[in-house]
This record gives sequence, C-alpha cells and structure tokens, in this order.
Amino acid sequence: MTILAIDIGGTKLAAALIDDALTIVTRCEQPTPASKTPEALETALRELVAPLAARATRFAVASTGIIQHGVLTSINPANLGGLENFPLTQTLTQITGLPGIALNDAQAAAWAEYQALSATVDHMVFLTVSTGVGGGVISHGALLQGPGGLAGHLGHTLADPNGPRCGCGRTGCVEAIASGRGIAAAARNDLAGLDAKAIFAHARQDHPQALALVDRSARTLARLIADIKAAFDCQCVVIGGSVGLAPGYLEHVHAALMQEPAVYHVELRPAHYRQDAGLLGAALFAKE
Ligand code: ADP
Ligand code: BMX
Ligand code: ZN
Repeated sequence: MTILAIDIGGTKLAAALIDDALTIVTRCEQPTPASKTPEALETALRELVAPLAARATRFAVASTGIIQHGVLTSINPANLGGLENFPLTQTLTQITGLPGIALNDAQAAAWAEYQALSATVDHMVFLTVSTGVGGGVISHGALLQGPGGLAGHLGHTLADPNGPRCGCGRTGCVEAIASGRGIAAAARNDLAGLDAKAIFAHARQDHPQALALVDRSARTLARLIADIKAAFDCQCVVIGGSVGLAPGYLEHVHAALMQEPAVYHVELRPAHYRQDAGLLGAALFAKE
C-alpha cells in the first residue's frame, strides 16, 4: 500500500509517496501560497499532489492548524490565512479520488518521532520551531489529540505577559517570540524585513542583534520545555522545524534549560526524521 503523504506548513508544502517499508519513494515541495486563501491553498495542493495521486491507494495529511474530523481551522491566522472550517480531507479526496486522513502537523511528527525512540520511552513531547511553534504529546504511548484537536498546541502557552501579541489573540505566547515569524517580527534596523533564515545567517557572522534574537527564541523555548517537564514528566523532548534544526540552536536551548532547576531538566534530541517527521507521522497514523 503506497500512501500519498502531505505536509502543510505555514512556509512550505511537501508531498511524498511512502511505501510499506516507510521509505520515501518520491518527494516534492513548494512554498505555501502567499495569499493563503482557501482557493489558493486548494490550487497549490492540486499542483503538488496531482502528479503523485495515481500511484497511491490513500492519502495522509499532516497540517498546521487545528484538525478536527478532517476539517482545518487556524489557531494563528497569521500563519495560514484566516482559514476556518476548511474541508481538508474532503478537498484532497476531490483532488486525488482517494480516501484519507488528516491530523495536526506537530501531532503527526510526534507520532513518527516517538516510533524512532527506544522502546523504554513511553512519555515524550515533540516541538516544532518553524513558522509557528507546534507541539505533540505522547503519554503512555498514546498521541494526545484532545476532543477538539487542540492538545499539544504548546506554542500558545504564555511566555511573557508583556510580550508581543500573538496571532491567536493572546498576548505573549511562546510562538509570538520563539517561532521563525516571531524572530522576524522583532527584527529592527538593518535586520528589519528579513526572515528567520537570514537572521540565523547573520547570527553565524556574530551580528549582535541577530545573536540576541536567536538567544531570545532559545531561552523562551527552554522555559517552555521546563513547563512541559512539569506538566507531563516526559522522558525526552524532540525538537524539529527549520528553526529548531538550525545548526547550534538545540545546543543553545540545552544551555538555557540547564540554568533551570534540575527537576525540570529533560533529555533533548533533534528530530530523527528531520524535515520528514510530519510526512512519515501522517503515513504511520494512516496505517493504524
Ligand atoms: P513550515 O513552518 O512550513 O513547516 P519550516 O519548518 O521550514 O516550515 O519553518 C519555516 C521557518 O523556518 C521560517 O521562519 C524560515 O525563515 C525559517 N528557516 C528556514 N530555514 C532556516 C534555517 N536554515 N535556519 C533558521 N531558520 C530557518
Ligand atoms: C501554529 C498552529 C499549529 C501548528 C504550529 C506549527 C495554525 C495555522 N497553526 O501554532 O496548529 O502546529 O503553528 O506550524 O494556527 P508550522 O506551520 O510552523 O509547522
Ligand atoms: Zn498564541
């Protein structure tokens, strides 16, 4: 059974054909449409998956946003337009002619990363630091999705009551500070208007403001991880997303976490499946 896996992020869309051995046979990627309207998303998905659909028997989608019964609603409309009640699985069935499932991107990645860990780990949390900050919680070996699909949206916990306003409507969420968009939004002067990737490149050249922005993100993430340890007593936290996987970032988060009391320390690991965790997690979930 070949699965057509699709990952919808705030910055990029990816699709892959995944075989029974969980090998990615074909993979393609394109930017998430800038306009982020339902019509633009549907058109982009059609372009991305149409060439692959004939070789698959079903699809599995990992998508940014709250996914409930195959329907997508943005919690942070700044990340994926004001998508509300977008019929994701129905749209993909129309495009591909296939049956399929959908779940949140970070929940999907958590499921894949959990399978890659040693069998002695039954409690873990996955965090993606990407366009936003997403999360997935595995407790007693089960993925928490919640009755409304909201479980694990750890990027919308409070980092700083005096911090920037988050697209979700709260003030000072972790996502508003630590995410790629949060980093870019705080950039001033010569860094104003640059994206997080460019700001990380400046940090590698020891640009003082860029270093401070990366530090602010990493410290915010470390405090979130201490909160996560207190909430779930997880055995490890796995970090993914292009910001989370940027060279040196995890070490920076680890150093900040070590400044917290020892009871909040937890093993940190980079995502085993790197950028493919969402794709593989959705495929694995579809096989359940
Ligand atoms: P998505 O959110 O669509 O899943 P990514 O995980 O690639 O996509 O995250 C996108 C964010 O990561 C953007 O803010 C982008 O600027 C940033 N980014 C991309 N590549 C890098 C990099 N090499 N280093 C740091 N940040 C990066
Ligand atoms: C946002 C939210 C989450 C998502 C997280 C990471 C939206 C559209 N998305 O907090 O559902 O898991 O971003 O998403 O409200 P990514 O695009 O950064 O991968
Ligand atoms: Zn928020």
